[in-house]
Amino acid sequence: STIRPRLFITQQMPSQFIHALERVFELDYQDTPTPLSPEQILFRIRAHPPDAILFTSKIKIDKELLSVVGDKLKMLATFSVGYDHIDVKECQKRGIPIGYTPGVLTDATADLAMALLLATARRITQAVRANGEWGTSCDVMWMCGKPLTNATVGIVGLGLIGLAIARRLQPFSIQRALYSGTREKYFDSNADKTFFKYVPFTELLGESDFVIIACELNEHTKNMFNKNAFEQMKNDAILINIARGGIIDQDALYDALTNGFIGAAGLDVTVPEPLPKEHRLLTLENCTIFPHIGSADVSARHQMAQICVDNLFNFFSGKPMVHQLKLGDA
Ligand code: 8YV
Repeated sequence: STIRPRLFITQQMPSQFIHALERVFELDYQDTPTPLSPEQILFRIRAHPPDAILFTSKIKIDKELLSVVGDKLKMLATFSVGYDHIDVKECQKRGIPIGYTPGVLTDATADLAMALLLATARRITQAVRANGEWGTSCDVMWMCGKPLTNATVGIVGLGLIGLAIARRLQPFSIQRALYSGTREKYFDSNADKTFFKYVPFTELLGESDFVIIACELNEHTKNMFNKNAFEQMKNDAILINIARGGIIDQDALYDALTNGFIGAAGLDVTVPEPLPKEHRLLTLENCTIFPHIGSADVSARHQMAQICVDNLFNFFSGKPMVHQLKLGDA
């Protein structure tokens, strides 16, 4: 009989994907909703070194883990478009290819960005909490939020997700979209050429009523939103982050939200995830925090799972993966 490759799956997935993988791989499957701690992960890969690991952005694949798995590891399959949780340089050194899942979560994440933006702009968490007491204020300015109509929106990182967010904002009658990032985009239509404007980051900060973070976390974007950045923003600006928590210096954000440097923030991502229950950002009325649910719609998660399965099947049958991270890019 042939020896089947061993696959370690670090989190629960719908059974149809597990059954498909079972036909090819010897599974070490974490079939409970409780997340594995880094120590438990190291313990399991030491006990049963895998040929491949299927994991989410919540699992850190660092030098230590890679050295513990050792030479048996042939491939990594991440259930994410982001790859900041992986030591890509070390994988490159060891010749370990990485499969990932770009594209299929763009719409889900852009939808969630809109939900978070509107929730933050119109103070939805406060509004829900106010049920039962509304009508007690006769102030016509009670629970007033910030309009999108005619707003200038700044998008940091106009990639697939950033662009999908901008497209969703257009029917809300925003005036224009500024964007910054590593490269200027080419637009065909004249309408787009006037609507989108590529600007330096500091100009985006100073001009935008809403600032949306949609870039990747790397050494250039880490803590990009610091004290200096918040001081340059409009005092009533709203900051939305659906990318990675590490792009924001959270101590500086707390100060900016309490000292009035900016108006409000909506975060789908934080450091750490989840924030401890007593974290001071969770006490602020002008800070709306979601539990990293950007890609959490049924269709996106099913397609992400399918790409992971196909990346694994293809790699172990000698075919190119559906989506392989280009290691040279890192
Ligand atoms: C998570 C994400 O991977 O794709 C990404 O980069 O951040 C999300 O889709 C997902 O929540 C699983 O952890």
